[in-house]
Amino acid sequence: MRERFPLLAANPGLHYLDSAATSQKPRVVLDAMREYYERDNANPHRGAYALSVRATDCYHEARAKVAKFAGLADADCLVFTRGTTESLNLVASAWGRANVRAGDEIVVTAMDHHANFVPWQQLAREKGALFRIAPITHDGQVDLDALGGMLGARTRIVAFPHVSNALGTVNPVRAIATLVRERCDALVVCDGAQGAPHLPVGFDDLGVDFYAFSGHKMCGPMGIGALLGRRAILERMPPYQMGGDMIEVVGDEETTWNVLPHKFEAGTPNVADAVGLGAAVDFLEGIGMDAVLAHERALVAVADERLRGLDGVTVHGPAAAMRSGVASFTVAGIHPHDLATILDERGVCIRAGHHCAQPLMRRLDVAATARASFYVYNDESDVEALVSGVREAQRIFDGHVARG
Ligand code: 7TS
Repeated sequence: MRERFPLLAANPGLHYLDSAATSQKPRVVLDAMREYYERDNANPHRGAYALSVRATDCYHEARAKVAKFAGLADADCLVFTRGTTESLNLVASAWGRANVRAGDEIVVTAMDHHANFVPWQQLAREKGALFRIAPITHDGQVDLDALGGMLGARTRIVAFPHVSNALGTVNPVRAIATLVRERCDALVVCDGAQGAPHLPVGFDDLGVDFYAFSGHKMCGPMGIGALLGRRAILERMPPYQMGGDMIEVVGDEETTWNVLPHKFEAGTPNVADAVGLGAAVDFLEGIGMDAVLAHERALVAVADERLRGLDGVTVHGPAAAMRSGVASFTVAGIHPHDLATILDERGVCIRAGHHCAQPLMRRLDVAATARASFYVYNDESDVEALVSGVREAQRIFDGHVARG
């Protein structure tokens, strides 16, 4: 598998364990993007010439592939965005501004990434709505009883992650959506940034209204992502940005909007990156998303067992079988940043910090964690390198090994 990723093939000693931040890119994705620019590039939807039609076809084909991958039958309900952050801001701005009133309530969870927290918090402030944070259990799962207790007649939006980026917890999306539907008439927004890369999504069966993800975490390029929505909601929702392509008729006073998905895609679209994301989903489907998840879980189970076997190491979050490919841990007496630096000297790339989830860190009562995240190209040798690096860091900090 490493051979299919040029960066990994060129760096045999590299143990890349930061795929939750961004994944490496397989050659097929890089080739698809280069071929698009070399063969098919033009501004889509505009020209009445064959090359522009080809560019338009490439863009449509990419949308169809990504929609199918995510289990969305109606591909026009997939809006290409810059990524999860833009997708969530789109919903908060366009739907939120039009529908949230003073006294309404917006509910998020304590494990949300800032991208699915701050836009809702600020929307609530702007509108005079109540911003509520559903708590997590001691082992890092959404507390469903507490969440249910927060839902009521004034709840307008419930936002939560499919998978926590900081802990790897896989949330029961359908159960949460059902709970919300039983108790209130709220918009259900799922942040799938860590879902779509790691497990089957099945949007049409999830019961949520919106689902967002980023291409760069799932073998695709940076700068492209998606927002999936239900047609009836997208059709009623006002546009997010104004400009070319998203209009139907522009009068001196009034303008009417283009059909879906164009209404939400103002300006020249990012065709090459969409083509790259299309190639990425082909690549992932070639492996099979069930197999991707099983591979990650197997590695995380080994990592958990080995890390927990070391003195002073705490692995945060639920059991490995309830997580995707993330091991978030702290080592007594060693700051995660120091640990990451020592690991880096041994070719092991991990993330250290608050992982854009400061509210979660406060609830875990830690300032930061070290996070190793696994993907299709990792194997047990990466776990070995991680664990021996942590032991080395412990030896250095215990003073048993002279520095330098
Ligand atoms: N939501 C979740 C759950 C995420 O993990 C991330 C990025 C985002 C939203 C934002 O995605 P973007 O592509 O728009 O930036 N998470 C991480 C991470 O865990 N480390 O670096 C980025």
